[in-house]
Amino acid sequence: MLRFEATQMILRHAGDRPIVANLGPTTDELWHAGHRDRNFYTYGNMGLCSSLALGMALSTPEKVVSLDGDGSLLMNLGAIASIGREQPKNLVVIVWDNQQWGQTGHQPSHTACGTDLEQVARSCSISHTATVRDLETLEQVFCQALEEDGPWFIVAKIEEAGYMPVSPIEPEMTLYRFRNSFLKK
Ligand SMILES: Cc1ncc(C[n+]2csc(CCOP(=O)(O)OP(=O)(O)O)c2C)c(N)n1
Ligand SMILES: [Mg+2]
Repeated sequence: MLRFEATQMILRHAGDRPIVANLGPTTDELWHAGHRDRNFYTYGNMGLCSSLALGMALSTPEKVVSLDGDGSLLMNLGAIASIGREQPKNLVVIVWDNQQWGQTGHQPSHTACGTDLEQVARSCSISHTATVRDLETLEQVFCQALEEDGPWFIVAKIEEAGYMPVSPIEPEMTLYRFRNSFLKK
């Protein structure tokens, strides 16, 4: 499953729900798949995507989607424990698991060597979990996660087809647009 196609599918189903994107290619592909006010792009802040999404989920009744990365989440496994502790019903975490720190040179990550992030989530009291390897299954599980209470933790094993141009996003503008989108409601 290609991450970009999976990102396009997520956007088709997400409606107006907030989406937080991991740094690097995940943010770039989200921008190319469809720029919108409710996309929260991140730069440089490795390991914080799902922590940001957790904070948002605790602050809004809307369902919040986190598009995290294996390498980033491995750097901050405490984020999974905090999600398990807080049990936000409105949080859906998807981990784009390419089993590598892709952007910095494709070094194999722990998930290439046996670490099972779904099992980590389960052991942190997150009971709605899945590991998926194809687009159809991801679509099925994601639609279920949008309908049913979470927290949800979905590991999506993905591949990349080369990097897209870096998205022309200013972090300050991301914050401005994103906050305003909540005020407008
Ligand atoms: C604290 C910190 N350490 C290292 C980096 C450099 N860095 C940027 S992206 C990245 C890899 C991220 O891996 P992953 O989340 O799996 O995303 P992928 O690149 O595979 O899509 C690294 C190590 C950083 N931005 N911040
Ligand atoms: Mg990765």
